[in-house]
Amino acid sequence: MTGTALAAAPRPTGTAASLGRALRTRRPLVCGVLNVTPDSFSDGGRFRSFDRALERGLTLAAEGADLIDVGGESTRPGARPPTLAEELDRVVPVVEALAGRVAVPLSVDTSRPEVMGAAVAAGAGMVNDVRALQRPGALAAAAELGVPVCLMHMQRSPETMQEDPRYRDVVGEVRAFLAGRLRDCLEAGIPPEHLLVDPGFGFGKTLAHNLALLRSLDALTGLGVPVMVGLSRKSLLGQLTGRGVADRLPGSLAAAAVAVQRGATVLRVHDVAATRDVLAVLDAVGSVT
Ligand code: 9MG
Repeated sequence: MTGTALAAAPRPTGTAASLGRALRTRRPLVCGVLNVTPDSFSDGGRFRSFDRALERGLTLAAEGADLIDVGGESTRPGARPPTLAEELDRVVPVVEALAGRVAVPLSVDTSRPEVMGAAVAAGAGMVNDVRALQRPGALAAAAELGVPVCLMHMQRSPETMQEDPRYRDVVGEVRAFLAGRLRDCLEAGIPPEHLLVDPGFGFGKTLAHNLALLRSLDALTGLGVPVMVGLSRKSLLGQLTGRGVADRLPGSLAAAAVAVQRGATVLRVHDVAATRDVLAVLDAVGSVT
């Protein structure tokens, strides 16, 4: 895609339909990460967390996010899963407040059908599920809600995923898993234009697995739906650079550039403005596929 085509492509506004249209242009989109978990806003207090999350969401929108992904479950290795009530309590008020204040579509990062339903009712226009709609009731709920869905690959669960992950052929196995989930979603009545896939960098993968997936991202773009990637600040970048999580911006931007050049359509990132600059440069030289 050229600079002119990028400039002409529609920027998504707040609805699921407009998000679906933006995804079909395959112009790379920047999805800002908005974690509403105790470890992301650790200065205490439920109301303080809400204020901080709202402020962060407004900042992501002002920096040029095409989409904001709001999540109430920490998927860090070993993290304690929230109860349903905790997750609803964290996510729904933030989605509701942001939906009334920003024109950017909101995605809800959850595996629970109850949270999907409540978040969409509160204004979310997409579901991002790190468990690829495998929880009981999740597939039917997503089909019923009629919004785009991102299906991510993960080996095992967040509690155990980084304990010696093994594959015979990581690219082939991740591709086969996502192809199977796409088939199940289509059978459940989710239209193809509402589906995205994600290899799940860092979710039950060693550094070698992550690098193999990044090198072979075209194996996933071959599935025929947009590919979303989350590489921003991840530990694989720490392994490559020796940097702590606060100092991984250069690594994150390099990884984002590689992913776009290999066909990624949605970049899930913490640093929206800097990622937009990367896309502007890639686009100017015709390096956006
Ligand atoms: C919620 N979440 C954390 N990391 C992620 C990633 O890499 N992809 C997607 N889709 N979601 C993620």
